[in-house]
Amino acid sequence: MTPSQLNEYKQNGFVKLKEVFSKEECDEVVQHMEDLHLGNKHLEGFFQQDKYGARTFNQHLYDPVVLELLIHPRLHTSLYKCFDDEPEGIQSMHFYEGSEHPLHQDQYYLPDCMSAWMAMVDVDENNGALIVQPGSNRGKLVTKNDVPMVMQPDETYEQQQHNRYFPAVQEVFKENDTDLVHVYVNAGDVVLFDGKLIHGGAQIKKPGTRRHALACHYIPYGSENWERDWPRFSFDGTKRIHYRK
Ligand SMILES: O=C(O)CCC(=O)C(=O)O
Repeated sequence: MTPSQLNEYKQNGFVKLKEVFSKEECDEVVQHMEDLHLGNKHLEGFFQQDKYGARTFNQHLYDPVVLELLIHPRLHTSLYKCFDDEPEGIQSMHFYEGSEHPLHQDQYYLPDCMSAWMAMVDVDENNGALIVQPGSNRGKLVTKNDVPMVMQPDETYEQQQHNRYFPAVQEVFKENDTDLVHVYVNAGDVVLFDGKLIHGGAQIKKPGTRRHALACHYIPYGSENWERDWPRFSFDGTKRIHYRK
């Protein structure tokens, strides 16, 4: 990552890193994910959700293929520069399809985090790109103090999100008063983005089209603002459980 890319990340809240993975490496990941999906390969713990597109959650906890990508050495220096601290991998989501996820900020869910979003296929308007509001990383962050992650009686988590969280982000989006940008990338490119960046999944023009992308989330080693008992993975392969009780 060049100094000007780091500056772009700090100003806009995101930056594209081109060709981090080769086409062959991406094809292998796609094949692996499709084999799991079709049942051609068995992996203990494999489970696909349908919330915001077909996807898996924290697959790195049971799949060495995903763990290797989460803490891939080609990502380390860039993540280190963004945080100015050692990055620790804490969460992963593999998307088989675009998500059409409403605008949100990842630090609402994962305080102090940033993301490395790895495209395993070309991503365009047909299969559902990322949409981002450049510069919103320097604006307000909606936190759980603003919108408690508490469900009313008979309310689901999804309803809490739609009733209170997403509207709160929309307010900040309007206050920021800048346009959304679609982030089109090629297989092997990685988008680094700040956990305060307002972003979501664009509308999918060709529903049913595959859009393999792995979204990995990181927090700085020094973060004491971590509330979950999930392991924090260092890039040397070690892990620790360290969270605020
Ligand atoms: O991949 C997408 O469509 C959305 C990803 C996203 O919102 C995230 O990683 O937080």
